Amino acid sequence: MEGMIKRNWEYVCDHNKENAKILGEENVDPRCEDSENKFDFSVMSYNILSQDLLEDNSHLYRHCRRPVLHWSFRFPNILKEIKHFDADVLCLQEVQEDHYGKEIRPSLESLGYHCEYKMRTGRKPDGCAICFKHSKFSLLSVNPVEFYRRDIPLLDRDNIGLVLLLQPKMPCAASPAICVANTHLLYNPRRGDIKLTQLAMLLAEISSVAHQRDGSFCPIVMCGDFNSVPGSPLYSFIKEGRLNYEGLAIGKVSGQEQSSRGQRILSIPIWPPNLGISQNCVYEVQQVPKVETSDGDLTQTQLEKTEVLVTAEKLSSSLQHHFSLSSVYSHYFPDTGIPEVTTCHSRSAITVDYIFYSAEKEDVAGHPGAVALAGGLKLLARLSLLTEEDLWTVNGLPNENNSSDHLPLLAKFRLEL
Ligand code: KL2
Repeated sequence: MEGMIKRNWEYVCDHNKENAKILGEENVDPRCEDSENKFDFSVMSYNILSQDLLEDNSHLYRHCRRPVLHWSFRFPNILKEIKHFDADVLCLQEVQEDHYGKEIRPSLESLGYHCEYKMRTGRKPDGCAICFKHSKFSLLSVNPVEFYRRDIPLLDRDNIGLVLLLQPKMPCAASPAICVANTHLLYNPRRGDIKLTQLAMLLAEISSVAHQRDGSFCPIVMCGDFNSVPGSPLYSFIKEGRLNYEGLAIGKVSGQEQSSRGQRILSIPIWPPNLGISQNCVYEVQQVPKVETSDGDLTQTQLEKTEVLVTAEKLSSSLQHHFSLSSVYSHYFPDTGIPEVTTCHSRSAITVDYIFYSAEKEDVAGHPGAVALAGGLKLLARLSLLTEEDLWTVNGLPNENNSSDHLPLLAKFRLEL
């Protein structure tokens, strides 16, 4: 098709190549003797550009031909793309409520997806959806996260996250659940303090959802538009599991902008104790059976417990989390060093979208018991991204064929039992 840019499937490990290829084309594994010990699934993360936000920020789309910006033009293209890639799990951002109810949800349901949706708080009517194939998973729990807190001045923004716990449908063997999280963090390049706190809130929810009886975590996939670039402090925190933020300017956290003149540095701690989330990004009051007073307040015992934990770690300027997360993409083309981009319009062409996953630990591969504890997924393949230059050959985004200002990210994973 004219003006259509080709994206290739990249097979990550050589020894996976053959199987991944077969899976991509047929979705069946002919090696039947093995198929009961593994579960393969694909994940798409896609910011589909809400029509309201497109119209609010119309200066970003002056390079586009008018007709390609209409929802009536964009939606069929987006749906065609989703249908074509046929991912087992969709994590969508900027899903506008009216379009979701009238068009997106019914269309996806007719493609065999179960859909869950969380709208942001406040006045802008868009949100995040996680949809999964009925044929592949059953739903164990739905956990929306609101980042707005009336009682915390820092948290005055309306972004949200959504965390699902899914049970793989396996023919024989019992599989652990898979935790799938989706979010769209705050855009404002200057407010890294809010972005980091929103991320900590999402990680705390993931901890609580993915936590298994034996103290380990089930496999995790965390997708979304993090409004932060590769190598930024926020990104490094996700990947390294640790961030020393002492002296860090709030405008430097996400790396979206170069300059941060005259900007405040992050306070220690970044968020106030009454958020109830530790510097390790877990809830301080762990699922204590909730005893609510008549006006919905926490009981005295729960409050005391929170205070004790917070005092103990008061002076540390370091954040941590408990997962070992890898990124599906490497963010640069290996041969040229040119950056991959996930979003491209008249103001910027950068990576802000990610699929993170809990990677299988190589060093425990010989010990079946330990592998299960690691909660690891194996990355089989990803759909290659593009460079900014590639995208300007088709007039940037959105264009005739690509109907968002973001590209969809796609990965194929394997859970080995
Ligand atoms: O960068 V985005 O686009 O991940 O694709 O996330 C936000 C921005 C989205 C939700 O807030 O709306 C876009 N300048 C540019 N883009 C903006 C602005 C702005 N001032 N405000 C919101 N967005």
